Amino acid sequence: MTSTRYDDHIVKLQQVYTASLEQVNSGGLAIEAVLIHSGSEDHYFADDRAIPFQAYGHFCHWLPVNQPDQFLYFCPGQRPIYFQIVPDDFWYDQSIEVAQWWGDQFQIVRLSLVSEIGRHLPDTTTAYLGSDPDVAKKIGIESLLVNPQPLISYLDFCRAIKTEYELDQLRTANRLALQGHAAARESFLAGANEYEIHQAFLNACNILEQESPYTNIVALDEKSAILHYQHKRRAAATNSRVLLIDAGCRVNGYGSDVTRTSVNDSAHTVFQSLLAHMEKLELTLVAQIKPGMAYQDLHTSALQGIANLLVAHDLCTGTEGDLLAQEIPQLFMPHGVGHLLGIQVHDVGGHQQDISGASSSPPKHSPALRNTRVMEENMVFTVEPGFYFIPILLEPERAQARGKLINWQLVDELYPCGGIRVEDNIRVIADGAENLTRQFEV
Ligand SMILES: [Mn+2]
Repeated sequence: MTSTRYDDHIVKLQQVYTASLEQVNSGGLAIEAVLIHSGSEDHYFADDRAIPFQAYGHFCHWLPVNQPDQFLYFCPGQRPIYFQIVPDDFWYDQSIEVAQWWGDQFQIVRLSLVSEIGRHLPDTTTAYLGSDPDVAKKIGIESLLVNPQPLISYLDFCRAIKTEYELDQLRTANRLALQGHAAARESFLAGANEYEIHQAFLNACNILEQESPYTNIVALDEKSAILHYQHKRRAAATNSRVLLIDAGCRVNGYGSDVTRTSVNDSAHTVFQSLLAHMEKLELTLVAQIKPGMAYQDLHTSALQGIANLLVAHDLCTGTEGDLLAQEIPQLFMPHGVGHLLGIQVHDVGGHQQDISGASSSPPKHSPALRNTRVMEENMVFTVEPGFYFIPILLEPERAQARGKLINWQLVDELYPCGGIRVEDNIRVIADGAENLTRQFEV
């Protein structure tokens, strides 16, 4: 039952926050309570139109409410207070539905103005966590207590480990996304263009575009080599061969992040073979996961896999070792093999060594690696090896020494196919991994 798991989630959050305050106070601060702000609504410059709102991650950790100017007050040993601001407004619907399964956990104080919070705030030394120092000032919180870094670091680090409640949200977000991916693939095979495939995904998930955890990447052919390709071409597709779609769903604030690559029969046979091997490589990587493993080692393993495919498909001469030593796999997979996932699609704390915030930088040969953590039980991250033919990365190599190892004729033939990415969401368990994505694949 969601409610029981949510209750446990709130108990766990209270433990984490209590421990975080003890920790930072032992380091010289004197914080008795925290007030977490969902955020303020922003507008486009010189315009009355609001920029789509996304609540602060640490606020979403407590409450499934994606609205500006909501506040969560936590003081150890006391029932958390939810300050729900509902402005008097006849232009927009400002009402917020409070479901019993989560509402029961809080003392709810309903107000119409942010400035009224100060009067209702318990008399404690309270830190403000959120995006808007002006709001903190308005409430009467001194600037020293706005986003204290030791506290933020502690909380960021802990977000990587999920509760049962959070895992449920992530599973549902994956199940929904796979409905969308099945519809998108069908639409591609029927000859649809990028715009139509994008709509097919949203329809199958029953979501509005702004409810997505990130901008859908829907790329046909050569555009699939642009990692975060953002357009949706409406021109009628003329015999497209490749679809790369990276798209997820959001459930109570938690996002899935799933990528699938599909080909039809007219794709280059080498590319078809590469795709089949990339599917296998992704599963091989998932099978290596266990508590205690450094995420960086999973990335290295992916680069080895890419090197192996380069040799096996005559895309490169030389040995796997030569290619790795010369960082040639990175020309075909310039991103990291994945990232932490949860409330934010690239979740916080990926480069933290510990609760203190000490940083653990990615290796020099892979600066884009977003996760350098050691795997722990109930940590959730993506595994997403990629293989792309990216002209701006490859072309300069024609004139370089290491370019002599590359089969340019074949690269030229494969440019129109773009690239491949296969991405699942993974939870670390005691003896391996739970694949939060594949378990819903039909
Ligand atoms: Mn991803």
